[in-house]
Amino acid sequence: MNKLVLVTGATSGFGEAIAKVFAANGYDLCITGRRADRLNQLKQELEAKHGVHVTELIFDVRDRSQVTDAINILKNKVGRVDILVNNAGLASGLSTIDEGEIDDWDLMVDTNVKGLLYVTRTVLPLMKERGGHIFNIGSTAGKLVYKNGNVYCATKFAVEALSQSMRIDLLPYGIKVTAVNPGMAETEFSLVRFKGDQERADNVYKGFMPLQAEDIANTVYYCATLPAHVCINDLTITCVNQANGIYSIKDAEKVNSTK
Ligand code: NDP
Ligand code: 8X3
Repeated sequence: MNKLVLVTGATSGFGEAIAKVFAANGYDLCITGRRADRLNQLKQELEAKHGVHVTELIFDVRDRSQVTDAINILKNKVGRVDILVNNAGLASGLSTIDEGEIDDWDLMVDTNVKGLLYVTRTVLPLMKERGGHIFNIGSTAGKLVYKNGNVYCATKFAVEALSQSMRIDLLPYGIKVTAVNPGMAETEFSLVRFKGDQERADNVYKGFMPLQAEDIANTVYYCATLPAHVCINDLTITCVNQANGIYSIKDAEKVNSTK
């Protein structure tokens, strides 16, 4: 029997890349997100290419009853989850605290913190009996705050706290918890943060090579395939041009850039 990996937010970016890596290595999948067309396309692609079973669940992680109904479908169909990747999340806006949009704050807290909690709480009964592995996608923004990052950073600090708590609370069940904290990565993240402003989104990554979704996917896969007694608790991953959530450099500014 193949292991079952549930990936939230598999319609783009890290989640899609993570689904692809696990499928290529023979894992069955449950892929989730709100964009049904993309989920369906990914399901067809992974099943045809890799011969694995893919369940698609279309739901909004912010909606408790949608989460419960969707996971119940999985419970009845497959009955277990071996690996949960809590990846669905977003930033919305980039403003000082006195000028931020309160709707943006609600969206980020509801998705990145409450959504992650709803999914985790609902999935755990499908994991506890056999043990398993939870990955929480945090961020360098959850390690160090940056200007205008306020609420997004706070949600990722919360993910960090929840990862630490889960690791303690789930010890009796042999469930591993790995917090993966990426720095700047070129996905749809900035397009979403800047509400469809492609030029502004592209500018974030100009002048250097940011992380790619596959870098994070390969890292998650590596952590998931270590020996049963080994758990990587916490990982911070940046591209070579970034030191932390504040300091990064364009290629042209490097001391050896003209060599
Ligand atoms: P993308 O925008 O490419 O992907 C985000 C995914 O989250 C999409 O699949 C989206 O699916 C899903 N999602 C968002 N809101 C909801 C919701 N309410 N319900 C269900 N699914 C939702 O961005 P990334 O791949 O970059 O982001 C993935 C995670 O990585 C996020 O948690 C982000 O904070 C984190 N991160 C990103 C970094 C980066 O620089 N890119 C760096 C560090 C962390 P759909 O819209 O179909 O619902
Ligand atoms: C996403 C990376 O630097 O935009 O978490 O906060 S950053």
